[in-house]
Amino acid sequence: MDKATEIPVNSFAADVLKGLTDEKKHLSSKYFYDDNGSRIFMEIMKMPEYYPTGCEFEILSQQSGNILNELPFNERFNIVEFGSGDGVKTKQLLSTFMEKGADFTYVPIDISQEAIDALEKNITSVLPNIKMKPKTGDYFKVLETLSKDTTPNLFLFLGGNIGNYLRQDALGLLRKFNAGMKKGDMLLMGMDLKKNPHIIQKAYDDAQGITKAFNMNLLSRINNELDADIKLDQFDFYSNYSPKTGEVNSYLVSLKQQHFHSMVLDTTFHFEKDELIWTELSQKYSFEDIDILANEAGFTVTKNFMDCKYYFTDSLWVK
Ligand code: AVJ
Repeated sequence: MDKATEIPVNSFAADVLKGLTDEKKHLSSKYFYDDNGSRIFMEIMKMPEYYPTGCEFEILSQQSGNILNELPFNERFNIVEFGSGDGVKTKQLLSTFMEKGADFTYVPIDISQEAIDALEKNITSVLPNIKMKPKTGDYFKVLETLSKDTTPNLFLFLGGNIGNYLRQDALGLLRKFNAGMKKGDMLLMGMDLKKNPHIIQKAYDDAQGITKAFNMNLLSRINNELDADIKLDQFDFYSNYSPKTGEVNSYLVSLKQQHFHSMVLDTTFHFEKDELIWTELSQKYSFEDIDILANEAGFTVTKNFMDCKYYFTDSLWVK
């Protein structure tokens, strides 16, 4: 994400205009997650090729007791989750923590109201006694209110979401988290590990085309929200993992020379045949990459929790 995309006020229109008039066209993956996109992402998480969800589910099902043991808190604490999604994985951690008698309030934060509503149902149906204060919207507004009281916090940033940020932006985000945290607060980071490139490639380029639909949703949003006339069947999807850099990069591809018009932006956008729109980075990490990133952002890695295949880690950091 660049600087301009961090301004929350009507950023979609402005970012589409900027992204599709830049020399190299781009649209941010953060715009995948409207209610429809969040629904498609839930489909992705059910695909056998998309291993991160299953791996993190395994970690949180089997090792949440160990995670709890690593927390230095001896009083009531908050569990604050950034980008909680449907909460299926987090439920594993929460239920283990409750069984072990931990005293906490769960504060999930998500951009999508639909996702938050589904989450609340989902969690309270299994854990009726949980203390829960869900929030919709901006992470940092919530961080600000939390840093004002003395309750210690465990922050969750799961699913590998950090991988969507360019290195400098990831550092910027983590430093902002750090600034909003108290000394001794903990951060559990879901991070996808470098591994056999075939495994990664298949996860981001599924045969069913669900990941394609996820990306195409960006174009549907432009049509619906910016009153545009994009012909969806004239775009394709391409995704590629590079083991050299650890990056998965995803793109929409213009299948012919074409243009579309947006009434809201009052602009016509031109595309060459085979021109790309870069839509997403999904960075993969080694343990060394993780250490360096944590340290540069002001954290110390306490412990890494892996699935049995070592595909994914929930990395526990302390400020
Ligand atoms: C939700 C950001 C972790 O990058 O793996 C899934 C999103 N993109 N398939 C990821 C995604 C394509 C996902 N994250």
